[in-house]
Amino acid sequence: MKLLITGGAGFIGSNFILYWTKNHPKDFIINFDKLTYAGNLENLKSLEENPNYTFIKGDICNEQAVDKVMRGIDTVVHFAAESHVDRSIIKPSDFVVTNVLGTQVLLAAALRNNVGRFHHVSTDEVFGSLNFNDKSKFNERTQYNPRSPYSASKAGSDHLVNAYFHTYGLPITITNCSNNFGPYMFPEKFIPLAITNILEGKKVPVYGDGLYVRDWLYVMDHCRAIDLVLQKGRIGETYLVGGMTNAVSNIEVIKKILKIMGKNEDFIEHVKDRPGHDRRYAVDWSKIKNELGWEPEYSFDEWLEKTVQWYKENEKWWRDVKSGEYQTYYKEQYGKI
Ligand code: NAD
Ligand code: TDX
Repeated sequence: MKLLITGGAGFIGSNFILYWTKNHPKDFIINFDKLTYAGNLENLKSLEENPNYTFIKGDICNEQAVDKVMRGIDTVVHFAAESHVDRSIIKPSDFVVTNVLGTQVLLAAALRNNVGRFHHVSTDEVFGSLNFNDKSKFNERTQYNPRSPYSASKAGSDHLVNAYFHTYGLPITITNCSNNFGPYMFPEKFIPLAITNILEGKKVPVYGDGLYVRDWLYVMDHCRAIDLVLQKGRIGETYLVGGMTNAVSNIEVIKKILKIMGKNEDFIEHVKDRPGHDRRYAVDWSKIKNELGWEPEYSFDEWLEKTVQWYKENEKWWRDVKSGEYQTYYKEQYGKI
């Protein structure tokens, strides 16, 4: 089988390529990535000599480049996106272009080239925000209600993917997953930002009261869910994928990280809240469990500790990433802290 992975140099895409080459070593993989600030080929250094893996630098908005790379592809797994909520508040237009237009360009090329499956990787954020105190969860029937430019652009991409199924019969599947964590996660996101700031002796910015809840999932569980959907998922269907945490707030996450790292709570700095900050996400993943037998395997506490260890052992990786453009972004986002 020949797979086209878009955004394979990013956090989840690179973990997925590492997962796939290990579990399906005979398959051919093309990684098509623009290498924005978030793309990093260091993540895939171990595959440089692998004859079944090819990297092509390119933009999913470029019709010609996309059409060329799509020839002979059996399966597309589409990760490429602008993915950070705070950056979407600073510059929403980048999110509309990449996430909405880029997805449409890929869909059109997949249709022209008779691709056997187009799998779209999306987020639980398209469903909006749940209340802190109730017990409700998102499921496949939850109405879309995106509230940030990022989630609105991802919602737009989901709608286009579904439209290509209903209108043109393109064989698609979609997964909407909760917050991932693990190796190679860009340190603009909360968990790697916290770990690397603490390693640098800096405080950790916690937005508002810190009582915001995410349904954390270790990245390899997400990769395995996508694998199962590709093997056994029903065409035209959406599957929600989520974690096994039970209402762990940001403040609890940071306290866990501080405990693992043997530091006290002086490292916590409450800062101005994110505008439109979604209070709580929680995912009911019973459909993918009942239909495909998937459930999360990696416990949050154990794999958070392993993730801290990974950042400790890969200091050069995150120090390189935190230099250059990152510094400008950090100053704009957090000021002096
Ligand atoms: P990331 O920001 O780490 O990586 C995105 C990758 O896409 C980068 O390698 C970047 O260079 C590439 N890219 C960006 N614009 C491109 C373009 N125009 N053409 C080609 N490549 C381009 O993102 P991530 O956290 O790995 O997320 C991957 C996907 O998973 C995204 O679609 C995101 O919405 C979704 N998702 C992420 C999470 C999460 O917790 N991180 C959870 C659920 C879903
Ligand atoms: O400095 C920070 N301080 C803080 O309190 C940052 C960066 C975040 N936070 C909070 C905001 C959220 O409540 O931590 C929580 C997690 O924030 P992010 O890591 O930015 O993730 P989130 O906004 O929840 O979105 C993520 O999960 C879903 C990914 O960035 C998306 O790509 C994915 O779709």
